[in-house]
Amino acid sequence: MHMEKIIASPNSSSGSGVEELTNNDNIEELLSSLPCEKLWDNYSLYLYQGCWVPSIFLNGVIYIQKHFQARDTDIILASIPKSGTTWLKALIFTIVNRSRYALSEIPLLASNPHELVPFLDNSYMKNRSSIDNLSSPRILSTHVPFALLPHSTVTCNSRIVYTCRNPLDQLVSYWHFLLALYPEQTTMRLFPLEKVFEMACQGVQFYGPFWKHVLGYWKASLEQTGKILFLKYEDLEEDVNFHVKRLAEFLGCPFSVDEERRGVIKAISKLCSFDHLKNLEVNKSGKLPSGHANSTFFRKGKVGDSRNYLTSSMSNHLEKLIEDKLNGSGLTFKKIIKSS
Ligand code: PAP
Repeated sequence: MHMEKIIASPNSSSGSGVEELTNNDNIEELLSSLPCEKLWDNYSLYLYQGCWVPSIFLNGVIYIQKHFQARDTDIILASIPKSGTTWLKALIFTIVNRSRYALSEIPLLASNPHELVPFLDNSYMKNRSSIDNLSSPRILSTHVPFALLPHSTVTCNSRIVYTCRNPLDQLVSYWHFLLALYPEQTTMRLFPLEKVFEMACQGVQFYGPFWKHVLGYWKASLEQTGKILFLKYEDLEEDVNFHVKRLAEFLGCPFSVDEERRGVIKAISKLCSFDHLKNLEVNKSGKLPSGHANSTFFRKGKVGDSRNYLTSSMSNHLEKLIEDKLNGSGLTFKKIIKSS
């Protein structure tokens, strides 16, 4: 995969500083100063400021840290990959734009949610003006942990919606995503589930460690309740209507009594449901500008699918590991029971 121009310099002690770089030697210097896990070909994960950032996004992450200016009206959707990002993009876009479009004409019906909500980590550096020129409120997304967010995102009045997911399901979803990214046989050979599992237990996965990611936003959400809404995929699945209402309130556009009476909340939940989105033509046959098939974002959409892939010993091990890491934080995930 093509490595784009890095615009940050290494901090000699930690390899994580953000300064202007002017030449390729410095780019190489930055990369060589960071711990690296090679995945395949020239695709690696770099440990940047404590987070395993995929090489294709590293430049973009450094770029947003340096250049992105958040607005008070921004809505930032943050997540570790495979935690419900696509779902939340659809829900937030629809909730926020419901007075602009009739639900029967909402652009979600013709565009994948990822096209409607730009992913800052790669699109800001590639096309900064397209995001700078968006009218407010902008809905944007990122996979960076809380500690790596651009400064202005944290200090201004922008709102952050964070979604996470049971780590077992997240891992299995992530593994399938890797299989979908590259020819299955190659990925299977290089990355059998056992290997991806072992790496994740060491914290090595896209934007991992998982526990650091969830804890960063969890702690921040407890300190700044009006600014950060912390959600779990399983809770949405259990009662999506409740969360649609909660999201609208958090985003400053609560449903009116009349809207509630007209069933708008339920209609939005249905519109953004897995089955509905998956079966839209655009998500069956369309592709993102990157060439990525839209269908890869809609696999099963079920809670507990990991039980079909992980052995009991793998599940127990990961559950215990995450429990230990989250110990004392107040954050827990419901257990996924393995059927016998
Ligand atoms: P991303 O980080 O690459 O954007 P993300 O959307 O966070 O991916 O996660 C994809 C998961 O959400 C997939 O889970 P699975 O592999 O276990 O099936 C995908 O199926 C699921 N998903 C996508 N859209 C929805 C939706 N509308 N409702 C519920 N789950 C969904």
